[in-house]
Amino acid sequence: MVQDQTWAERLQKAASPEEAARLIRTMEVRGAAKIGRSAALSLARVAESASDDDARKRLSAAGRTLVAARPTAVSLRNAVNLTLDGLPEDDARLRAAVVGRARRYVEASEAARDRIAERMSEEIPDGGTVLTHCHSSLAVACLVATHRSGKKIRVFADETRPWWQGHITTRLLAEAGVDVTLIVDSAAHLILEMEEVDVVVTGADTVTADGALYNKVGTRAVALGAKSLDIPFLVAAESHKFSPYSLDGTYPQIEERDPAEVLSGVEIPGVQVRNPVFDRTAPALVSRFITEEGPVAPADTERFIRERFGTREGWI
Ligand code: RUB
Repeated sequence: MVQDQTWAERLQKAASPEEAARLIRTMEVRGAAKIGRSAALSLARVAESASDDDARKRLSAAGRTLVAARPTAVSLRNAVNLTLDGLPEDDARLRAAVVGRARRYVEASEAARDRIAERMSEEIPDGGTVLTHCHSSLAVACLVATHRSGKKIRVFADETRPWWQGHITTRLLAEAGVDVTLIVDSAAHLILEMEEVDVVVTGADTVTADGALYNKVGTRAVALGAKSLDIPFLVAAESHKFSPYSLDGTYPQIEERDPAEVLSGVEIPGVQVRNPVFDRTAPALVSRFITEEGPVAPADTERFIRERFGTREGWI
């Protein structure tokens, strides 16, 4: 649980919605779980600073600003909607209700991460080899928890072009004492085979009702490689990563970022560049999602989402 003092400090440091949206767009705050928590905190800050008279209007505008910051991670939209869900009609009670909901969101998200880490560490064999992609705070928590449980594991992490999130993953794992090796993205399939990888563990930006996973571009290629070698592909995903909007047929938009990120300063005249930064991994390639409530098979995601999310009246 987040302690009182810590919560107060975090609230004090929370960014305004415009600033939070900027930090998310520029990836100074990145990774779906952190994006969701920062949105909830930013809404709590609006509630704290608004007057009873203007809170409702300001919160609704803030929610829209935050949701528009990045399109693929559903935790952002869920964080906003869960924080602003079912608010009291009475303006005098609204602000406290929003702060309470934001705090519950943040605490639930952090508790989910810890629970998932515990559950995942039971899935990873002692002496096992794991491959991970990008930087997922949940995947890192899972691998550190496995290491701390006393199991000896080896981890391969790919660089994850063009933003090199693999550097964050490898640094964090090395600092935690995990045996970790950095590889280029295109070595993933070879390493899966050559190093007899036991399990692939990734995070999630969005899980849809059909059981598909939306995550950092390259996830699909790793999953295809794992499938071809019969290696389990496990996804660490708190329930905030599941998309209730997909029940209505709204599937994530794959974000496409500035081509300059791919070129990284190099000029190649006459060349077109594309930079899609997420991809969709089909349900058949995912072994299971490890959630705070237990494992969820791709075929069960629609039921899981229906049970987890209510009527969603007035949601953005
Ligand atoms: C990050 C990414 C991560 C998920 C899950 O992409 O795809 O795998 O967001 O992360 P980006 P977490 O770097 O573009 O945000 O487990 O931390 O929610």
